[in-house]
Amino acid sequence: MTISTIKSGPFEGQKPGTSGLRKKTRVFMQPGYLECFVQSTFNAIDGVAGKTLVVGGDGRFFNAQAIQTILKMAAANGAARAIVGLGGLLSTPAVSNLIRQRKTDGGLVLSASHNPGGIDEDFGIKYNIANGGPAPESITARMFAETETITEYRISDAGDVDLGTLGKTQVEAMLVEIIDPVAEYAALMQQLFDFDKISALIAGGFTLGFDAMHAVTGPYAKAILEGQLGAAPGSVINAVPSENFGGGHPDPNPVWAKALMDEMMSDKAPDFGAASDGDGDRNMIVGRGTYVTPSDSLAVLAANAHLAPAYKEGLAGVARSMPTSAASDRVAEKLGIGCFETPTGWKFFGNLLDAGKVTLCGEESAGTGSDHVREKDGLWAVLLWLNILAERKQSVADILREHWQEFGRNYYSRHDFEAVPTDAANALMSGLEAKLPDLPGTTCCGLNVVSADSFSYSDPVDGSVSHNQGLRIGFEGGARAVLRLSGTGTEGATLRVYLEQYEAPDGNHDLPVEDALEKVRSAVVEITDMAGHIGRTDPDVKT
Ligand code: VG1
Ligand code: CO
Repeated sequence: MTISTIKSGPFEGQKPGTSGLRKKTRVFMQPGYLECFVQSTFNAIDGVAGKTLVVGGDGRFFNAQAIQTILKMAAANGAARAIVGLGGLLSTPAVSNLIRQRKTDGGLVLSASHNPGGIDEDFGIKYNIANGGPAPESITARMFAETETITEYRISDAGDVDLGTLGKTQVEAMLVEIIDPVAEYAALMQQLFDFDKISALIAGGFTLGFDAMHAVTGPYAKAILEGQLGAAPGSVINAVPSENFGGGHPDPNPVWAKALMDEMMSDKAPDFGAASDGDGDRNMIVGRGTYVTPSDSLAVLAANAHLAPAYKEGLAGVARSMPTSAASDRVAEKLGIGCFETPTGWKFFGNLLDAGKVTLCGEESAGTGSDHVREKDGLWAVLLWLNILAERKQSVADILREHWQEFGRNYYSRHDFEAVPTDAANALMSGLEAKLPDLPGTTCCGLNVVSADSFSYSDPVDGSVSHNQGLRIGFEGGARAVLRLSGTGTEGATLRVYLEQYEAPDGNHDLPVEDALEKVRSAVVEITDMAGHIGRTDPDVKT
């Protein structure tokens, strides 16, 4: 066992309030860098002596190497046991499930989620606590403090573990268990959903396409959709995880999952299409000829969840992140159940789920989940949709149309401006923040501003308060704009502009989305002086 002393810092720790650390892969590969993060994490949780940890990642470049380092460090820090997915692979929801099922002390997830992978792309690491969810701010703040003062880390000089063989092995005195990454997750899904009904739907000719985007969900989707539910072989595409995700961007949205989108809009489209991200916690849902926005998906799932066995008693409540559209609020109101608006990031849902205040949660960025784990869960969302389709025996398009006729439609789009110089992005945000108090009562591009604020969240369970969670402007007639800076980008700043326009149940639900949002988009451009600050008004990605 070696204690390595750190002399000077290539190290830059996880900022308080962010979920995990995301950097360029080469940054993580600097000697001592990953080690400092891991040791700081261990220190922040009062060490790992005698503890059991789940360790796994999405298979991106540096995944296996990082796992070897983590195992040697856990052993040197006195951990009792590590549970690792075969080949180092575990999806984020599968890690969350394993932590919970096996009652471990926590886990480490290696992923930069939807960011591309490779030696010149991104890597990331995140610590999850014993409830299976991302560490809350109280712990990430301690982790950050540890990174500021860390002077040494502990690592064993034992050899590498064979990650490719199932079974038990040791690193020093620590037991390492290499497990099938899929089995326990698939068993959980079987408990939640009516697999017989879904199998019967598929046997009756219902077709589906699932794009695993060369990322971690491939083995899970193959085993469940094709293996257990009988979807035709080849229904799951890009199913073998690769170190660079086939050179793509494993972000399940119409831009990065374009091939699937094109197929779904063509006359060769299957009945149902879906995709998931690098670490398997996000989902995209598409019906034949119909894209379902994540905000609408959450609302439809909330309105229909009772059709699946796990949720047949109804929902305790629904939570959404603040930038997510208000579509699910309308469902919660009608069902007479709790409705919560949290800051961006799954960790804010953990307390609400643990306290039994909500059953479903969702984010506009294609994250949906429930109280079955403490992470968002891509394949879970796909299976809940399939269970609903099997019960309702209608197309996705019909379900969506009927949903809007009942609740109204929240037209919605997110515009991302990537690699903006950090100073310019900060100036735009602080300029807008300064203006907020004067905005209500003014008119811009034909829209009257009725409210404007910087979102603060006070956790109804533990009372903790999180400030500066995004700037929002409300307009008369149910339009809204939200602006915030991404916490997961690794190059300059990413400015996210979220646009929403509500249309009543008897209104026009057939407008092109960009047309429905044009007024609120121009209002944002003008109010923020976007061109003046960042030199452009056209986003890189619209989702
Ligand atoms: C983005 C999304 C956010 C999501 C986060 C992690 O954050 O907008 O909704 O929770 O990614 O998702 P940001 O700060 O870049 O907007 V993932 O799939 O890491 O696990
Ligand atoms: Co993800």
